[in-house]
Amino acid sequence: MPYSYDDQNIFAKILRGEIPNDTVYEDDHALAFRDIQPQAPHHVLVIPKGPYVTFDHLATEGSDAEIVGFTRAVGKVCALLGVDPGGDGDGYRMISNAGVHGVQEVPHLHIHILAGRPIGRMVS
Ligand code: DGP
Repeated sequence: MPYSYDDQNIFAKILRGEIPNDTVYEDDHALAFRDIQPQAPHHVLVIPKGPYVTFDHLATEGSDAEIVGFTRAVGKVCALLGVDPGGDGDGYRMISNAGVHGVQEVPHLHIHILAGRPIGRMVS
């Protein structure tokens, strides 16, 4: 079924500057800001600027520039936070919840980056 994007979702409002956020990084393709309910010392959400609901939506309907730009932004945020294990930052967990089974609360694609403590094994 095709996706329909609700431009009244809270992250769309953040992108339009209607709701404040604690920005960590921004470029032409992405905005990264701290989660309002942090689950770790670093809990950052990275969102694309385009109207995509989930990662599969972006990956199937987005332009190559949007896909590459968003992916690079996620990597840049990890480096900016200093959590990339390649830079000995001890690593992170990256999660994107999608749809009902994924318990997605906000219907605008977002990648959670959790870091700053051992995150533990994944459980159901
Ligand atoms: P989920 O859609 O289940 O992946 O979770 C959405 C996340 O977004 C959740 O961790 C809380 C966060 N969140 C919800 N509303 C806001 C907001 O207005 N500002 C910020 N910074 N984070 C929010």
